[in-house]
Amino acid sequence: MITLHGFAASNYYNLVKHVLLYKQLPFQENLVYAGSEALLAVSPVGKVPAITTAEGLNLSESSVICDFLEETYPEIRLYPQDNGERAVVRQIMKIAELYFELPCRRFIPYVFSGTDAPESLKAEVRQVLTRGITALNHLCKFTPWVAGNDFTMADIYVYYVNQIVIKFGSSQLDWDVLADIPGMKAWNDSMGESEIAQQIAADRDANMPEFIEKVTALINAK
Ligand SMILES: N[C@@H](CCC(=O)N[C@@H](CS)C(=O)NCC(=O)O)C(=O)O
Repeated sequence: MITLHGFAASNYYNLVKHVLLYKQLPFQENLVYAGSEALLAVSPVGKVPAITTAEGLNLSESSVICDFLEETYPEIRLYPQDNGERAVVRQIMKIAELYFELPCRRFIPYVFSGTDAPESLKAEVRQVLTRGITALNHLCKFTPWVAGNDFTMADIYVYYVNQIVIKFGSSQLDWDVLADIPGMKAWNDSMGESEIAQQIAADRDANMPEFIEKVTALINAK
């Protein structure tokens, strides 16, 4: 059976968990936090998530895990069969990660320590987000799914990226980033209504107090 390592407060953990649930794959969860030896044993850079495959292989990096799951368990598909269409789906995922997720992630320490990020950082993040908005406006279709008629890995990926944008980016910048992509907010809300997303959100909320305790201890130790 597959083991998913990490913690439910992590959006990256949750996007892989969403893929596992969507593909109806049996898996067990192993609660480990960043910075632990247990995580380093399965994730070379010590980041969440990692999986141990049914064959005992340890894998980290969410997009790599997503590709592995699709290639190994293609019965319930999340990528188009056509090479070009599949590349477009991956392009959306990559752009969402590079231009939405990663810049907004830079605000996490400020939000958790209850401080305001420096203006210079806010300006940098605004600039990257602006490029992301232009790109996603160009690529996202919402007809009704992100890449067009079919539900794909990009729907799952962008949904969990958006959680970081909303929680950290929009709050620090006082900017409703998703509103700048017509169709994004309605699609995001509809994604949140699925049974899988709701189950994952409930697990995330249950883990949040313990996660906050860990992060606060780390910040105070610095
Ligand atoms: N590139 C990694 C990023 C994963 C990541 O940043 N995970 C966070 C939790 S949401 C983490 O483990 N942070 C701990 C750290 O940066 O040391 C992926 O795609 O899986």
